[in-house]
Amino acid sequence: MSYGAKAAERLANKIILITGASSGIGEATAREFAAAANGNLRLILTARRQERLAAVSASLIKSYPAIKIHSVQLDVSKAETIQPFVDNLPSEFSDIDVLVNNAGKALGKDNIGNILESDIADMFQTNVLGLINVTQAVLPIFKKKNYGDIINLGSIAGRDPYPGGGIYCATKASVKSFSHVLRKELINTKIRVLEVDPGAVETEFSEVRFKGDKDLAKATYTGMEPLIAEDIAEIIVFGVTRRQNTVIAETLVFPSAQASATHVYKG
Ligand code: 8X3
Repeated sequence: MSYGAKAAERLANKIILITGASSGIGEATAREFAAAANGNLRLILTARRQERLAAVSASLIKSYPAIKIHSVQLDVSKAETIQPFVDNLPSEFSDIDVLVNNAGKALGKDNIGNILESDIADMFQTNVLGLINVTQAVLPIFKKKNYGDIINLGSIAGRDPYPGGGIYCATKASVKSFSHVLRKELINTKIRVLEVDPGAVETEFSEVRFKGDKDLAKATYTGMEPLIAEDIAEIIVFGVTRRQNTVIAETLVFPSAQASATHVYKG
């Protein structure tokens, strides 16, 4: 059987929850899953921006008329909203098979001592507490059927901390630690924990980090060719569509001009 046919068969009718699905890696992952399954799957797409989410859903439905999509406005940093969201999923979406913990952000690049308290709280609440709370809410579903995939979006920042990344790097190191513990705790189950750690990917990431300063955001990638969201989406879908006994536990992904968080060739 071809690679594509195998992937489609393994994804058939799966229920996939993606956080931060209105743009960037989250949106690309939704599109990549839909393409790999020929639309034969059910997507739960969540994000803060409901209109963007609605546009993503509409375009997916246009391309794949058979696809089922449940889109929900959700801010993972609002802890009290997460369990009710999972509890209130319509029955045809409630038995989740795959969780992609994608929602996350960097805010600022200030040295320690000058970091805004609100940025510290926002990054930890989204990247760490949000990811933990969504995982905890979904895990009982996976445990009940002894099956399911959790894909956590880490970062090179979680392996190779850099000046100006005091909080963002710490949040991604937390994701790594959490992924490791989870994988160990689930050793006697068929639940897989995959972590994908991107390097430089051009999405809205830098625009968010630099709070709308498009010049600063652009400067992050000038002189080099960064990855695009689809590159990471392909790797996520590849990981999920491996044979059930195969766990691509951790994947560090760079563009060819990058070799560490700070070692970037800008010809
Ligand atoms: C994004 C990569 O190096 O800007 O997670 O922190 S980096």
